[in-house]
Amino acid sequence: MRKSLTQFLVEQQRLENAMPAQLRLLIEVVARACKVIGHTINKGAITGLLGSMNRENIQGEVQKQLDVISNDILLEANEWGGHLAALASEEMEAIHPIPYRLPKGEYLLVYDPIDGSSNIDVNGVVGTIFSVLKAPENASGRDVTEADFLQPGSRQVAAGYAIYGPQTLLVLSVGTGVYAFSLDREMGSWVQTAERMTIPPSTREFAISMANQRFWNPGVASYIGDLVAGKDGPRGADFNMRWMGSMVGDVHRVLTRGGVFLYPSDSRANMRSGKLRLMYEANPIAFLVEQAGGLATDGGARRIMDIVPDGLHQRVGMVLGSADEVSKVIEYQKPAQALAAP
Ligand code: AHM
Ligand code: MG
Repeated sequence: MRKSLTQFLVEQQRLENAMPAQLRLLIEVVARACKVIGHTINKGAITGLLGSMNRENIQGEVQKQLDVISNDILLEANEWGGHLAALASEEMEAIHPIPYRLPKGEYLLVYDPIDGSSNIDVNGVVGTIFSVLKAPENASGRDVTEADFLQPGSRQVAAGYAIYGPQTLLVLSVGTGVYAFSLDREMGSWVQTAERMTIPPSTREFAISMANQRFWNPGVASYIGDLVAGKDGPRGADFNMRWMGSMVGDVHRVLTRGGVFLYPSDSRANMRSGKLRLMYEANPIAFLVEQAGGLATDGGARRIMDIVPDGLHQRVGMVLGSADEVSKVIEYQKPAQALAAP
């Protein structure tokens, strides 16, 4: 019989000493909430919940009904368990401390309830991304503040995503490699279907939105130009392009068979700091990518998980995936004279 998520977590707790009981509960609760979100997405128009809310979130993006519902599903599932000190999400402007009437725990949960929400109405792949930090020790006995969340990604104790596609999967790391669990709908349980996922260092596949080409910096433009030139260009090999409009979907492909994913900052005023959000998109994905042997940078040489956030909704440019290609992107970013030097 395949291993369940619960068995995996118990083993992590016992054997690897990587899993305090509160963290185990947290992951089980998040995984259960993802089942509910997946079920709701899967029902599609039957629930009447497709389409937008006709209002914007803190990012200035129009919220889909499912963005809001999924945010509440995760919030309500996690609030009462006694494992969290506070939560924060893409869809909430401010942090949500655990109310006084409920027991408080030692963890902070940061999440993007639906990543790639423009895919919802077209039955494309979407996901839920989450990151787990520890509340600072001095936070016990006082109110948790946004400043308590502003820790670099290297301090994450766990991260993962659920991907709602042809299969519903949970991809998870508690710092001991990357594991995947498939949702068995009849049984209603997560069963382990991949262990120690690794990203091959080399690849012939890239993911970037070509729609933004005219705004790219020269390094990104010449890197992608050389990939697209294929066999006739300096790389001497053909590359394939995939773009799903959902980072979770693109990252899952990278984790499964390698690839490089780029969402770089660019010359537009609202894109100078990138598009993806550091705390609930870039950091958890970077944690998984590094745990799988890949690299995750801001597009230059800066490791995503080294960035000390200065705000909950901070954005960042992102290049991640197969180590050889991410390193190449960094080389292309160096000034031309440095590249020319012996
Ligand atoms: P979201 O969380 O609001 O859906 O935004 C994140 C998504 C990523 O999943 C995806 O890579 C990117 O935004 C696509 O954005 P765009 O279509 O604007 O290029
Ligand atoms: Mg998102």
